[in-house]
Amino acid sequence: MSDMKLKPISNDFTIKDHLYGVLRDHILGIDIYGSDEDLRLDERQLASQLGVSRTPIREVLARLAQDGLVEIIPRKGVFIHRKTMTEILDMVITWAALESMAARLVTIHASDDDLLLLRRFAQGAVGESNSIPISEYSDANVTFHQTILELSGCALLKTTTDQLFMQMAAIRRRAIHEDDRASKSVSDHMQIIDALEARNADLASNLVREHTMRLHDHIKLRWTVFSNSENKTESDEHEHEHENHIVTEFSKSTQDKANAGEDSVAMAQSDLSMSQSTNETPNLKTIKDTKEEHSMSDQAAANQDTETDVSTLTDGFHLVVDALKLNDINTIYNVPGIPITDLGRIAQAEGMRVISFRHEQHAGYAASIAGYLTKKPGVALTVSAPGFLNGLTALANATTNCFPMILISGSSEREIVDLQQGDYEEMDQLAIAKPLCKAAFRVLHAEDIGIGIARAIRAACSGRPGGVYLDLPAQLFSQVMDAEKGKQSLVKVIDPAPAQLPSPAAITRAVDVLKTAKKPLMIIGKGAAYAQEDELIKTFVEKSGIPYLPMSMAKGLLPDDHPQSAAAARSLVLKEADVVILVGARLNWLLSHGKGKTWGASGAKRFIQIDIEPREMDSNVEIAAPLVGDIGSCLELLNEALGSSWQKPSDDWTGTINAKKSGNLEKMASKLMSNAVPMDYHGALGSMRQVIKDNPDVILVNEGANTLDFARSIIDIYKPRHRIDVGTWGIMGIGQGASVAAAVETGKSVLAIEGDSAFGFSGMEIETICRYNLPVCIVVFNNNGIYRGTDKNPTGGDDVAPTVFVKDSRYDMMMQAFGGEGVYATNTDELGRAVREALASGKPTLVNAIIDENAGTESGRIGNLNPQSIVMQNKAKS
Ligand code: ADP
Ligand code: TZD
Ligand code: MG
Repeated sequence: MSDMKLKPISNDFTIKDHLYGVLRDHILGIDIYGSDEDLRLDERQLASQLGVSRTPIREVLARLAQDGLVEIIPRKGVFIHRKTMTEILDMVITWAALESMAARLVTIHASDDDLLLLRRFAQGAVGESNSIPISEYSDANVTFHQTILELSGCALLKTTTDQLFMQMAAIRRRAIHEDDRASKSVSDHMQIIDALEARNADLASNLVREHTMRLHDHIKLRWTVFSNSENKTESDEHEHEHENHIVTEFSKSTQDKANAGEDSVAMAQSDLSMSQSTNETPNLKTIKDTKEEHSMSDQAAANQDTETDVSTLTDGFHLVVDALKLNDINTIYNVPGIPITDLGRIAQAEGMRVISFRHEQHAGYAASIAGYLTKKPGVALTVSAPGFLNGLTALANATTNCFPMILISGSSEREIVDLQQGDYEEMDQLAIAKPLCKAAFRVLHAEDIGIGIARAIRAACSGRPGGVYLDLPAQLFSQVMDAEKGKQSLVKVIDPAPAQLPSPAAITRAVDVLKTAKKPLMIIGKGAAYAQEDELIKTFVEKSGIPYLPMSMAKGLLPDDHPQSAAAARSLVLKEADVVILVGARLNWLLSHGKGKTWGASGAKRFIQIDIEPREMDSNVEIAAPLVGDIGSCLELLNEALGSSWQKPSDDWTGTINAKKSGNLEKMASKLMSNAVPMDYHGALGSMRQVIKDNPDVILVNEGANTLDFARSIIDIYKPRHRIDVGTWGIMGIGQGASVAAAVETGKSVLAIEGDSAFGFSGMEIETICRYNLPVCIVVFNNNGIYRGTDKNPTGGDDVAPTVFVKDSRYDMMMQAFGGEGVYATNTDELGRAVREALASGKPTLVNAIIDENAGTESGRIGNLNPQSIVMQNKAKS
């Protein structure tokens, strides 16, 4: 065994003691009165820098708190403790008294050698050239005073002053930089040493006392900035305001951080290193200094200094904004409040479009529609708990509809939330969001913001798109980090929705199935509209000659008057087709699950399905040829496989369809001419059908029951993604949110046709539409209620029936209240004219279209989904 020379570790050595020493020295090394920034100690950062876990750090911080060196503030963090002005002045007086007594004792007890050493030390500190290296002198100054206490020979005097020592050292460290105090200090010290050597007790104690009292007077006169502002006099208050103003000039964002009670030790260190390296007065100057500077010619240089300092830092707010912008997300749909108000402001200041709503649900719907229209996740921004919950409906709806969206919510303090201690807007948002969206993430540290946003974007866009929740705790926003490192931490998501190719075998299988078809049918869903592969779809439809049915939001992918559209013969084709190819459409309730009466004889159909989500296959019926991949890749390969000599469907099949179509269209045409007053659905929608035909660029938004179902079949759409509606859930309330997003994202005009009930869900957002002066024309189909306005209270009581509203409500006047156009339209002429004028002018408009309250049917066209009550049926019969 080699002879190792190891010293035994002393029995009482512990890692905690060691850490305590290290942290204590670190804190003492910081110029705590050099600036008024909160000096926050970041537990995690300390742990990683010192290479230990957070538990010992926490214990050591608790010990430092007992020493009065740091303060642990719940919800805010750990801060290096600063005294108030009053406390500082009291401390200096106490020190003066004790050191003065010590000086008296030194004249009695100190040996000549001790005094000689003190003199040498004092001289050494000044240096031979008599020039004063101020930062070194600052330490020497502190040691000088400590030595006098030591030489007094009175142990209690020494230990009593030790309690004050750390704060006094910090105070002296700042003051020594001010005015000409360093050189005055040198001459004071020499006089004191002279008196001590002369053993003149009275003179020595007087000199020492007055020396320290001059520090007291200096502080009282000159210092104004303390973060801990209790005990301030009126003039202090006034000065503080002034100081704040000065601070604001060079450091708006750091001031904000101080307000939020957040800052990091990194900040303090960077201030410190700056003042050390330049050997100049510390960053934050007294009022007098600043005033003088402002009148001085080098004012610009001084300002530049401070600006440079701030510009090396960034914070959580900016990192979020930068990360979004880097990924080409330039709009936020938002409702402000703690803790995200400034995030909205900063986003706007940084050139993003920030659209503020009156309720988070509508900001959320807007974001989801932005995602649908652009293939980039739409971003909604909300406050904690209630705001988050308000936004959550929209996030769940986006996920259900396969729209990419990110809901960013501020959240409260994790420590308090997890202990359920009743924080402001306390809620475990991440846990609640998880089951309701595609993915949910939380970011705790500024350096992870880039990754957090990247993960959110990728989760939202890749594979089957959906809603993603991103939890950003309040603390995160004001965390600071080096700007350059911050920039490097951002992630640009490359190819967020990578192509997914089906296997060649799957393509062959699909083509083989298609070849067997005598009566093929294609169903195109909103997944296809979302995919933005419009040309490939057109090619496939026209090359294959297969009749197609567009789902409601896929209308316009091919113009609704396309000869192969079988929309007007829907019942026939669903019943008769033998092979059905689904493109971005699920066999859910909207397609009667692919089975039952609607679909004709059972087992008579074979399905080919193109979808990016493998688990969608066989969800309701057997899929004979699953094509799992993205629509673009699948259709490209299919188009290729069709070759140049594809056998189009027989005239038999297309002829039957066309005959049915023209019969139905004819029947409809006469109804659409209805001039009834009050208007019926057909008459009113016939007029809207013509408006869209004349203005095919207008995006149609549609919600309601009868208002939805009739409009879907009556109004033709001519361009892809020009119809937005209630989607997979049949959700009411998307009207205004969707309209805002459609107008904002495309710059096009929007026509929103909404039932009076549907409108009410987001009615207040007409103020939003007016505020941003968006080219949105809302037509409220006002039939005094849900489905119809005719229900009666069967008891004869005062309450109206549950489905009925105030008769003849003046929704048009609501619009006028916000400066928009409000029109009351009782017939199709007035309605058509008002809408055309609105589209031409681009002014926010609401047309209150008076619809016959008897015209609608229960639940529009899905009354069959209503559960039936046998008791009600019996009553109706009798
Ligand atoms: P609709 O309601 O119009 O019938 P659905 O919302 O039911 O449409 O279906 C849309 C489908 O499209 C979803 O199953 C989704 O996975 C799929 N989808 C979305 N984007 C793509 C894409 N780029 N490629 C393939 N499938 C997609
Ligand atoms: N709440 C939500 C969020 N979504 C819903 N779909 C419903 C409630 C239930 N509901 C419908 O399904 S349609 C509808 C409601 C309340 C309103 C229908 O009335 P309307 O349309 O005035 O909008 P019509 O023209 O009177 O039928
Ligand atoms: Mg209604």
